[in-house]
Amino acid sequence: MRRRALITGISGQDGSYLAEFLLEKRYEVHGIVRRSSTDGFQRIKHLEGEITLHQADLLDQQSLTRVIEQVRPQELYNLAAQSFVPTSWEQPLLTGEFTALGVARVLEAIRLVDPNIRFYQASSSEMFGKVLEEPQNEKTPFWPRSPYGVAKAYGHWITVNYRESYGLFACSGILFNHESPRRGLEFVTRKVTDGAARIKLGLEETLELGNLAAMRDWGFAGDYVQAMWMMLQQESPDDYVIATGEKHSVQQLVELAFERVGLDWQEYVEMDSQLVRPAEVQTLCGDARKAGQQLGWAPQVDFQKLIHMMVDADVARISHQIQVNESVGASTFF
Ligand code: NAP
Ligand code: G4F
Repeated sequence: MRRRALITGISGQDGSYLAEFLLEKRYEVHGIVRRSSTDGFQRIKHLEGEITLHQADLLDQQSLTRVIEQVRPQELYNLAAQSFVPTSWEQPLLTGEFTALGVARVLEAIRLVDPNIRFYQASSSEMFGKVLEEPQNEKTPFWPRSPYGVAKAYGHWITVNYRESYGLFACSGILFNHESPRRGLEFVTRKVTDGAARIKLGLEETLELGNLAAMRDWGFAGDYVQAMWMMLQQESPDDYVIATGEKHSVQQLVELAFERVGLDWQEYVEMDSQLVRPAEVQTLCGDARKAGQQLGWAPQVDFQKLIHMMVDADVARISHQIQVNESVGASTFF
């Protein structure tokens, strides 16, 4: 019998990679999506017919319970969230509803429908915020610096609490930044790789960025979804940091991306003070030794390979779009 997995946030970056990974492992894959008036779900279009989608929302307890009752998964991966840090200052209450209380709603549904379901929570290195030690591991105290980070800290602790209170097989993966050609365009890696490609192809002249000195531990999303699955295959539930252990600045990211398209970044990148955050997470760097030792997990894609992969994908995508536009005589580029 095929194992069944249910993924919230299947239409997001990680959801799409995890769905592919689980299909390769012969899982029956189900996903939760929000109803949309437009034809969305671009990241999972290629999986049509292979996965089953269900409508539900993290805000709606009944809808979550109903889908879990219908699907009866053995494993549930809670990846859905309001995941963009700057938006969490614009919409702090909604971020709390989705990213914090949404976790409790999913856990409640599991507890009531089938407490044997194994649960993965998408926790974040953003919880370490103003870091108290470097590198950060599973024991490093949290000091979140954004409403998003605060909401994720709730999600982490409610996961630990349901494990301790009800004996659920609930794991929290504390994942450091992970990126890919499917990353949302507003996150800094993709903004830079897309921006460099557009400038190279003559569609834009400048790229506006905020804090170039911020440092992150950037890995590849395809590597990180494997760690999620590995956590749920252990004998007992636990929490794990997933990271590369290397950090780079936003400026290094910019240098690498522009170099890949043969341009000098200093001629194109401008500083926009509006993009600087009310409270910044200046540096993050993870210690994933526990995941290495207990799960056997290790990242496969390094920083340079990741950024080259993303730049090349953006150049190819935009070049193709230009050709399509030229062939139909369209004068604007989307
Ligand atoms: P993402 O691309 O922004 O995807 C978020 C997903 O959540 C989307 O499928 C979105 O659906 C869904 N969603 C949002 N609000 C929802 C709601 N109210 N009800 C149901 N679904 C909802 O994020 P990601 O990069 O894949 O990250 C996956 C998870 O890992 C998130 O929880 C994120 O906070 C966490 N995380 C990410 C990173 C990272 O570096 N990528 C690091 C640590 C933790 P729509 O398509 O309808 O918007
Ligand atoms: O790419 P970012 O927006 O990612 P951030 O804030 O680190 O959050 C991401 O990683 C978290 C894990 O630590 C996830 F939990 C979260 O869901 C998300 O996936 O920004 C990275 C850094 C920041 O320090 C920011 O200030 O880049 C700096 N930055 C500089 N200029 C910029 C820009 N960030 C964005 N988005 N846009 C800029 O123009």
